[in-house]
Amino acid sequence: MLDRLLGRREQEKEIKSQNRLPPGQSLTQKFPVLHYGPTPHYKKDLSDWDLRVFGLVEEEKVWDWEAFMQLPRTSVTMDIHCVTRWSKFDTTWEGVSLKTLIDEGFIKPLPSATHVVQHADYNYTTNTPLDYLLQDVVLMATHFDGKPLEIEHGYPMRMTVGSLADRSEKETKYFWKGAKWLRGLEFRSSDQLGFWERNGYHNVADPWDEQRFSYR
Ligand SMILES: Nc1nc2c(c(=O)[nH]1)N[C@H]1C(S)=C(S)[C@@H](COP(=O)(O)O)O[C@H]1N2
Ligand SMILES: [Mo]
Repeated sequence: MLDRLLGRREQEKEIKSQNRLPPGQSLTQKFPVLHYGPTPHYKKDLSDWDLRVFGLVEEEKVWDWEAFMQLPRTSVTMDIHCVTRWSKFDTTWEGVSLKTLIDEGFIKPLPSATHVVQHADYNYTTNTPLDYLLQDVVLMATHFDGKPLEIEHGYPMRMTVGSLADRSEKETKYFWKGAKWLRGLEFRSSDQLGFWERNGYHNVADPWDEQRFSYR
């Protein structure tokens, strides 16, 4: 326990010196679970899972699990920052990049599409500009640390958002901007607040600016 505690402090110091610890955050070596509401359970073969892409796209798409797993895949290592003040560093995720799907024509947003709402099971939603989601550091992840996601972390698929070790991404957001149990992407021509955003969280949510809450 003491070892672990010292280990954490030392690691945090190291990360801080690399300029990777956003203000007001502390490093965790665990992987806390945070969400509102129940955890969905799917059939073993995921025959009851699909991902729907709709709204301002040339063609609506629905991928079942098998089709989703045929899409081009990539992996990303990123730092994730929860608004409840923990950050976890060097987390490696594998899955499907929205930018790749758009670049390769699997999804064709209409020119009027500027924002995306992520829809998850049990009506969790979160919103971002479309541009934000086109970064390499944003992934529709099926695997964490080489293994399929755990149910409470979003199995079978979640959006994962964070920052790169060299901070070369254009924009970072707190981890709630990544929906666990993601089931839909809605392309829109205007912004629409998601679940936490309607409940007092900041719409922009940049951890480097500590945009945790909105005071309206
Ligand atoms: N579907 C769904 N996704 C969600 C949430 C939620 O309540 N429902 N909470 C968000 C919040 S607030 C955080 S911090 C992260 C937590 O992810 P984790 O449980 O894997 O750490 O998931 C985000 N995604
Ligand atoms: Mo969170």
